Amino acid sequence: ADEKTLLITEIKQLLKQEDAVMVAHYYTDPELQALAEETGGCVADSLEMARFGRDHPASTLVVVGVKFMGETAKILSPEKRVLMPTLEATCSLDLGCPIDEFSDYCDQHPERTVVVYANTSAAVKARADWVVTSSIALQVVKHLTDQGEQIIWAPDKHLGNYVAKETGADMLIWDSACIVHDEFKAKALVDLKSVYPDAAILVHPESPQSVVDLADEVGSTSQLIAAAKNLPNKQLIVATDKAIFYKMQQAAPDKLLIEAPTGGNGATCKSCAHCPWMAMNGLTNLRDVLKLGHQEIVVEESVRLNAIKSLNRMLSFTP
Ligand code: CIZ
Ligand code: SF4
Repeated sequence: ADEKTLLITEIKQLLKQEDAVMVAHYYTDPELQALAEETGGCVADSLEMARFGRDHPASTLVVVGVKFMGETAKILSPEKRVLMPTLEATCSLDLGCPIDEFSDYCDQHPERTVVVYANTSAAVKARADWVVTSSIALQVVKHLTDQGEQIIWAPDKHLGNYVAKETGADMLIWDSACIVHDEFKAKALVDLKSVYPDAAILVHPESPQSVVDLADEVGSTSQLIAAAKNLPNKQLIVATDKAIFYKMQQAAPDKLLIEAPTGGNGATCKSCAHCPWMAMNGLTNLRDVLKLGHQEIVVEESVRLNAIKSLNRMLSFTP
């Protein structure tokens, strides 16, 4: 057997031995997504990952994704051991919203309800009133607006602008962006669409407004996968991390999936349509953490107790 096959066999044994289950994000390497599926774990967006991890009986969760996803798992399941292939896998949105600066900003607007995206640190979630993912951001903000609330939104400005436009909410919007989605380019997308006039355009709302404006479907990763399946179009141009093509092609096997254009070319652009932090997860560091347990998520209890309140508002929200 080759090296990869041996590694996969070893990981499967270690998962059993450690009473562990894999929870993988759509943006990770298809090899890791396939392994999660094969071993009874899940492949999902960050909201479903959190739910699955909380409800699964395994005593160890291996979160294959980025750090905020590991922290969310730990916040919801403090009794479980939460491991990640590498704790260095972070997110430009998390990095763009440091807790001290954010907390000062919230203090300046005490009358506003604080809504943060799931792509934030445990400390930022603890400072917030609500956590949302892109799959329910519109519904939660609409609900708050109907109740007359004014909002602070952080950290993704494109998603914030999209939500404000769709709901008419009064929102102060933090200035940060995802380095991957921020690269999608509207002009090149129009050019590509002229090559594939029958294609539908699917866009994640972390993309710039000019790109969102061209979309036939705007939604979270899970919503885009559902759209790929349900839309009648045989060709789909997709503006989100291209690792999603693994699950999207499974859901829509007879369709042609086309990458939306980014600013650079493959040689110059490090984050073109694939998240560099998601890409830090691999079979080798997955095997290593199962063996050594050295990359374990820790969340301070006082932070956890505040963060779980804003997370649970999302998890128990019914529009
Ligand atoms: O861009 C991300 O990190 C996404 C889409 C996370 C999620 O909600 O699954
Ligand atoms: Fe963060 Fe963007 Fe990577 Fe998602 S794709 S983890 S938002 S940097």
